[in-house]
Parts: sequence; C-alpha cells; structure tokens
Amino acid sequence: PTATAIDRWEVAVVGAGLSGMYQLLKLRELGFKVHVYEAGSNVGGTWYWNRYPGARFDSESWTYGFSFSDELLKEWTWTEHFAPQPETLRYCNFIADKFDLRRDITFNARVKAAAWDDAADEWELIFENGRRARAHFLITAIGPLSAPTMPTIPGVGDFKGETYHTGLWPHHPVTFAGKRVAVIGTGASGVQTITEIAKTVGHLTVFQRTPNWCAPLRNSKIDAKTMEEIRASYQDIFSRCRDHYGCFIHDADPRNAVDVSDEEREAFFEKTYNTPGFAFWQGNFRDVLIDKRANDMMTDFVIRKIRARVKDQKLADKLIPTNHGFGTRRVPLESGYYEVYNQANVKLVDLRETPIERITEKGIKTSDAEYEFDMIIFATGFDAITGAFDRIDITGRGGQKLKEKWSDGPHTYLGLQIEGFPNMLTLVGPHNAATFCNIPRCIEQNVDWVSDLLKYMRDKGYHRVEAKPDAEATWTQHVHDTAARLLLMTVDSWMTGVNKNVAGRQKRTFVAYAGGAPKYRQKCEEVVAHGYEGFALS
Ligand code: NA7
Repeated sequence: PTATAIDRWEVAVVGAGLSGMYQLLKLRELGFKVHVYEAGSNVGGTWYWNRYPGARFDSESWTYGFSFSDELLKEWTWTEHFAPQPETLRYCNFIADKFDLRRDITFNARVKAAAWDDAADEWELIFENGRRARAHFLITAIGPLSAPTMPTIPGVGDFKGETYHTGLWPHHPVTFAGKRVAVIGTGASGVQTITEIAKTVGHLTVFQRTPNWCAPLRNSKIDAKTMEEIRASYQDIFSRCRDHYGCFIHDADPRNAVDVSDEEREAFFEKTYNTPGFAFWQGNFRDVLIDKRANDMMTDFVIRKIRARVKDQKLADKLIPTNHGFGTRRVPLESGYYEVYNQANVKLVDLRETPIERITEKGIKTSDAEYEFDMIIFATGFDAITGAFDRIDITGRGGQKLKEKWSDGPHTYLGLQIEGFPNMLTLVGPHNAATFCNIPRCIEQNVDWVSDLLKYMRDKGYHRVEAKPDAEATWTQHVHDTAARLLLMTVDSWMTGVNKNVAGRQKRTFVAYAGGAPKYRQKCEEVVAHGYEGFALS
C-alpha cells in the first residue's frame, strides 16, 4: 500500500497485548473484518514493554493464563508459580503463533489520533507515521499501565550515562556489574528491579520518596507432576477466581480482624503472610482494607516483619511507610527486597529528608549531596488507566474531545463505553473491574461481552451503540460510591488517579472499579438481559 492508502475494517483494535489478542481472535471467529494496530514491534503489551530485570507476575501463573481454550491450557507449561517476564512474553508469542494472529496485526503503528466521522459512521485513526485507517468500530486495548511517566525533576534529560525507564526497557542486554547505579522509585517495578540488580551491581543507590508496604512473593519452580495437577484442576481454579473480588485465587476470610482473639488474629496473619502471592493482601480478614482499626492491626504485624529483616533499625524506620496503612496502595510483592538494604554496597536515600534538586550530567544532586552514577533507572511509574487515552487525541461526536470530557476524571458506562463516542469500546478502561483484577480473568469477560454486543448488533441490523447520558451518570456515581468505603481512597496513588509528574492528576478521583469483579460481571449480564439497557442502539 502507498503512504496515502486508507485501510478499512469493520473493527479496528488498538493494542496487541493480552486483551487485543483475545479480542482479535474472538471477532475473527465471529466473522468480523478486524485488524489490530500495535505501537510495539511485536505482541505482548505490558510484557513486551516491561522487560526490566526482575519483572514477574504477582498473580499465580496458572491463575493468570487465558482460560478460553482447552488446547492452550493443555499445551502451555508454566515453569514457575510466578512466571518471570521472559516466560510471559513467550506465552504471548505462543498465543500469537498458535492462533495465527500476526497476519491481522500491524506492528510499529502508534495511533496519534482517533476521530469519529458522524456522516460516515466510522472512526478514523491517524498514526504517527501519517498513515490512516478507518473502521466502523474502535476497540481500545491500550492497557491500564502503559503510559510511562518521567519525573519532572530539573535536568532530567541531562544525564550522560545509561538511562532507562522500567516501562520502556530496551531489548538489548543491560549489565550492572562494576557499575554505580541509581534507581528512582520504589513502587512494584522499583522493588522488583532493585532486588534483582542488587545481586550483581557494583554499587546501588535507591532514591525513595514514599516507602511502600511490601509482602513476600514466595515464588518457586513448578515441576512436571505439579503442572499435571494444575492442568487437572484448571476448571476449579478458574471457578474459584471467578468468585473472588479481584479474581485472585485467595479467598477472603469471612471473619473480621477486630472480632477474633489476639492469638487467632496473629496466627491468621502469620499463615497468610507465609502463603505465596497476594494472600496476605487479598485473602485476609474481610475488614482489613475498610476498617482503620483492623488495618492498623495488619500494619503493625508487617512492621514487625520488616524490623526483623532489616539489620539497621534506623534504615528500617525509613523503609516503613508512615502516611498510609498496609494494602491501601498497590502492594509490591518481593523476594528478598528488605535484605538488599543489609548489603554494604546498597544505599537508601530518603527523599523526604533530602529531596532531589536536579539531575546532572554525572548523576543526581540532592539537598545535601551530589552523587555520580554510571546508570540511572527511572522506576517512576505510569500515567495510569486514563493516561494511555490522553496520549491519543480522541474526538467524538460533535468534535468533543475525550480529554476534555474527562478533565475532572473519567465518565463511563460500565467502563466499556462513553457517551459522545459512538461505537468505541474500551477494554480494561477506567471504571472497569479489569483495572483492579487478576487481569486476564477480567479481560476474558470484557472481550466476551464486547464480542457478544457486536454480534448482537450485526444480527439485529444496528449500526451504532452509545451509552445514554443517564446510564453513564448512574454508573459513574456507582463507581465513586463503591470506592468511598475503601481506605485506599484516603491515599495518593495511581489507583486514586494521582501522579505528581502529570499536570491535571493531582486530585484524587477513583479511576478503577471497586465493586469487585463478580458484581461487575453480574451488572454487565443484567444490562444484556434487559436488551442492552442504558445503551442507545440505532
Ligand atoms: P508506581 O507504583 O506508580 O511507583 C512509582 C514510584 O516512583 C513511586 O515510588 C513514586 O514515589 C516514585 N516517583 C515518581 N516520581 C518521582 C519523583 N519525581 N521523584 C522521586 N520518586 C518518584 O509505578 P510502578 O511502575 O512501580 O508500578 C505500577 C504498577 O505496575 C504496579 O502497581 C503494578 O500493578 C504493575 P511516590 O510514591 O509517588 O512518592
């Protein structure tokens, strides 16, 4: 095709991560003329971009993989309970190969703008290289944590040594031996990176602005016999995940922490703390994330664990969060993170005491010292959930900009559709249970629901779907109501829409969905049962 040729599809999907790949497969099976555009050079989304050292699952591999194909479940072998990024990326490629997905994907195609053409009933996509494509439906599969952000520190571009962002890690090997390395950021990515590179680094300096509460991952290998047992129990595993609030395998305990004896509580905390994965966070007493008294008890337990692991108690003080309780921000799972700080070649700089003033050609200058480095790693996170939407200039009906519509936070219906943006469906979008989920479990629900909708429209001869204003307002209010009781609403984090590095993201607003995946699924099913209630179909 020439540079001016316009591709035309019934459905254009943006993104070839897990949701984009599954969406392609489903719509192709239903006979739609569908095409995927992907900014990267290959499939994998999150697992394509986040190649930083130590990147791995916090969900059990066997709860994370897709459930839609028995053949896939039979053929794929997980080698670790929490697979490392290279294995997950292989999994993504395995899916692309097995279902021959690449023939319907254009890579290296970053969408710059998307505009609704009301007369033609079509979306027009404009790519960074100037090419265009048109489609009757636009499905965004652009990921909740896919718009990396750099800190707004003066001189951030001045450093002359090696520089990396965890979410944009290069494809070439990076080594740390004999090097003086700085890591800025101690979220889930920073914690994994720091722990891994501490094994080989010459000298490591961690710049921590806010300590996070971490819990042990307790990863281990999966042997052939265990993998067979897992295969035999997949249906049970997925059905247990379906019933859990965030589709994790860890059932919440029906008791309240405040109602049991001190001994019983301590024993249960100890048990869940020693269980692999998110058990301590997601499978704890039912009140720990909503009742401050219960949360204080859990927090106190974790403080004792950290103190026992860090030799220098003054250092432990710095690693213990003071302004939020355990689990009220996303909990990084770790494999020896606290012990890293017992190493003689690791230094923690507490930015609350000595803030960074600027980045220099040679390193980092704080209020009290000037450090020289060979490498700076930015583990500074993402403009979460709405950020990837903001980076595309999306124009809806009547010239309305999505960015403007969402200037005070997202407004959506079911986290899947937006009034004023006809025929656009947002997989894992804001206000969608998938943003707060063992994500492929929710991706499957999202994709199945959207696929059913498109099939229904085709069968009934409908050309347009758009959320009704009152349905959108009611859903948006419901999203805020369900979040209100959570302690996490009292803390700044990407889950409450705050990113200090991005203008317009300083005020807390709930961008995920906190009603839980089972309730969300039920609501989506009810909407269908009532003839796509809340949607204008024409
Ligand atoms: P996060 O969790 O948003 O963490 C970003 C970290 O970077 C966090 O510790 C920030 O401190 C820190 N940060 C950001 N900007 C600065 C500046 N300017 N100076 C110092 N420190 C800074 O992102 P991750 O990539 O770790 O994890 C994202 C999600 O991906 C994770 O939750 C998983 O679900 C997967 P702050 O806390 O803002 O003070």
